[in-house]
Amino acid sequence: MRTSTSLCPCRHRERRLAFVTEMSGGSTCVIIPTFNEAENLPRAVEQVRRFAPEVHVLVVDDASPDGTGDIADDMAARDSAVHVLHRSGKAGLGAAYLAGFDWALERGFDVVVEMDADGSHRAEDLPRLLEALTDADVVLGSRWVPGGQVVNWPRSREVLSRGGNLYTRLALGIPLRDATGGFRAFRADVLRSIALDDVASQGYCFQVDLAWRAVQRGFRVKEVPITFVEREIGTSKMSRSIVAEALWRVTQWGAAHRWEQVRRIRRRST
Ligand SMILES: Nc1nc2c(ncn2[C@@H]2O[C@H](COP(=O)(O)OP(=O)(O)OP(=O)(O)O)[C@@H](O)[C@H]2O)c(=O)[nH]1
Ligand SMILES: [Mg+2]
Repeated sequence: MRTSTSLCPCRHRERRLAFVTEMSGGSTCVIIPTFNEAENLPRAVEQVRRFAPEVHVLVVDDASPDGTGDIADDMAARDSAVHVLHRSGKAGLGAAYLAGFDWALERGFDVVVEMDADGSHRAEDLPRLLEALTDADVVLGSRWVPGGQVVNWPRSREVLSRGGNLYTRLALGIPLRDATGGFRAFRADVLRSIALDDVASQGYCFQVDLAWRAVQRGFRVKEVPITFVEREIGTSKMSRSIVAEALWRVTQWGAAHRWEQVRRIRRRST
């Protein structure tokens, strides 16, 4: 798949990205879901195209009242590597990503990346995520591995994120430090084989759900450190119901997983 490289000022970086794209399995689509991100989206897309000029960008907009969808259309008209998927109304982050995955898989992309529009995920970290796919199937941008960090986050958010990840680790018995983060890269084959049709979870829970499915199916899931920056413009769509959903579903999955382990042990001993 041909991509425009005209926005990249640096030859060396282009060559490195071409190598990374080739090593990580070919063409890459970065999916950016948006709801009311008019002020953030242009910079987010420009930064991706600057730091990873080989990749395509798909904006998935849920009919944002602030005109984000029109801004995305303007960018797509100017850059053939930018695409827009318009949806009829706000249906949640998970649903937006599922629609974006379908779009990217139908078009044969080999690697699919999740990324927020609000500036929290830095495009300069993207090449390292893609590079890490050389020996992994899923790469999670992680705030909570050595080298990872958060910038300008209130203490309460840090406690919530660290606590949520600790609970997830213990409940599901997975070794991941940051299963709730939303900056990650998947080989397309992983998305094809993790039964996306029955993913119903949203928000943080959606991210845990995908990581958990990948681990359960034996894919190589790797974490690389990222710097997560608190959004400066626009409002967060995080809510109590998103946290409650994550807590409830992770507890259910953990209980079902433990029960299955007990049954297997019993079966073996009879
Ligand atoms: N298409 C679509 N995008 C959404 C929806 N909800 C959130 N988003 C986008 O998903 C990304 C993450 O949303 P945020 O509001 O930043 O939520 P968050 O990153 O989990 O929470 P914060 O840490 O508080 O920023 C942003 O690009 C949002 O615009 C939705 O219902 N539909
Ligand atoms: Mg955010």
